[in-house]
Amino acid sequence: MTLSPAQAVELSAQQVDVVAPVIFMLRPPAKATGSRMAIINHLDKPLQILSVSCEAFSQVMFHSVHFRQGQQVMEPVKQLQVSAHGRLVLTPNTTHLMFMAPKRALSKGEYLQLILHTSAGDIKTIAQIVPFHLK
Ligand SMILES: [Cu+2]
Repeated sequence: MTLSPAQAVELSAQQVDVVAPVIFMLRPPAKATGSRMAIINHLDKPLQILSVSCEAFSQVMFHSVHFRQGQQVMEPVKQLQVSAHGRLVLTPNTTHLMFMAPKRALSKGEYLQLILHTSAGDIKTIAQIVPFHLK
C-alpha cells in the first residue's frame, strides 16, 4: 500500500493505535463483559496502560485468562504493557479489558468512548457493542 503524503503525516502523528475495539453485549444475569482490541505502540519505549475508563461502566478491569484443572479462570492484572514498536492483542481467551457494572442498558451497535490512561498520556477511542463470539 502506498500512502499519500497527507496520510503519511497523519499516521506518523499517531503514536498509539487502538485497532477495532469492541465490547461484547452483556449476557444477563452477568454484570460484566469482555472485549477485544489490539493496541499498537509506535513509540521507541514500552507503553504502560495504567487504567481504562468508559462512561457506561462503573469500572474497567484488566484480566488475564489461565487454565486450572481444565477450567478457564480470569484473574485481575494491575496494568498492561506494550513493548516498544510492539502490539498487544486483547481477546476474551487471553488478556482482555473487562467491563464491570454497566450504568445503563446498552444496545447492540452502540458506540462508547473509551479512554486509556497510559504512560504516554490519555488515549481516546470509540468501541462498539457487538454480540459475543469467540473468534
Ligand atoms: Cu474477564
